[in-house]
Amino acid sequence: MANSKYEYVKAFEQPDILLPNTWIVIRIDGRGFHKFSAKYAFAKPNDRRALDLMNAAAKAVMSELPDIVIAYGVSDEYSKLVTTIASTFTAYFVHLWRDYFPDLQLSPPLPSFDGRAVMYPSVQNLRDYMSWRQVDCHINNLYNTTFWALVQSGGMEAKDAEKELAGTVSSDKNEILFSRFKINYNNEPEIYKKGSVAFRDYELVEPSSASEMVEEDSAKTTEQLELSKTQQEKDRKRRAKARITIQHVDVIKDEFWERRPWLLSNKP
Ligand code: DGT
Ligand code: MG
Ligand code: MG
Ligand code: MG
Ligand code: MG
Repeated sequence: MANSKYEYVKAFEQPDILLPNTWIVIRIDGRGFHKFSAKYAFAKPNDRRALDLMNAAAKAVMSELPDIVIAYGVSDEYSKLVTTIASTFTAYFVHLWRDYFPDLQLSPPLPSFDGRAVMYPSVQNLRDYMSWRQVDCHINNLYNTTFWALVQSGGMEAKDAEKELAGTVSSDKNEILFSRFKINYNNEPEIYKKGSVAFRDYELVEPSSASEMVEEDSAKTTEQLELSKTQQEKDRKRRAKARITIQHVDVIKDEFWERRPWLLSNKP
């Protein structure tokens, strides 16, 4: 599944040990969600209830674990920075299920999520990781949107739709959507095109704390990053208080990060 220049970051994946002063990504992914989504008849290609449930679970996990800086979700996966726990996500997914699927009773096999930790030594690697996930989201969504338009609106067999799309590039798919189905891909919902980014938005709550945080952290040397216990506790409390927002925005361009300097400010 070659998809972009960002894909090289996958080669950084290593087993077991986590190092200090690195960006830790915990990537979780629904187990067997191909079957799970069929069992509960999720809408194709995107089920808004399922994605909203994923986002609600991510938000709950971030509220519970203030060390998490940012999270990105697409399909049945959610990527988080700093030690997250896949089981907390699973627990909330189950707990919140009835809010999003009130008419569907969960029954075994129950949903679960696998998790893996990857260390990225630089902000650039970290940003490339986020870009990789968002490019993947776009590529998959454009393909799935076109595929399901051919099947659901065009009355094609799945295997014929697959054949039709083999070897096509983005502009071909945009053209199929527009000329045959009057769908302008640009007007598709942002949540499907861009995925979901969850982060603490200090601007919304305490305008002062964002800049405070950057000043404190950017002046520090590596040794000083070994913060005192009390300082760590203070930071943790501040993070726990901040409001978590979920947005469907571009995280590939600089703008998202430049507007929120507190997100990636405390490491090299
Ligand atoms: P795994 O992760 O190896 O245990 O296996 P799966 O089956 O979870 O495969 P994966 O994670 O590569 O692909 C995610 C599956 O979930 C894929 O078959 C599409 C499905 N899925 C995710 N979100 C939606 C949705 O909103 N609607 C529908 N219909 N299916 C979805
Ligand atoms: Mg998986
Ligand atoms: Mg999966
Ligand atoms: Mg997946
Ligand atoms: Mg643990």
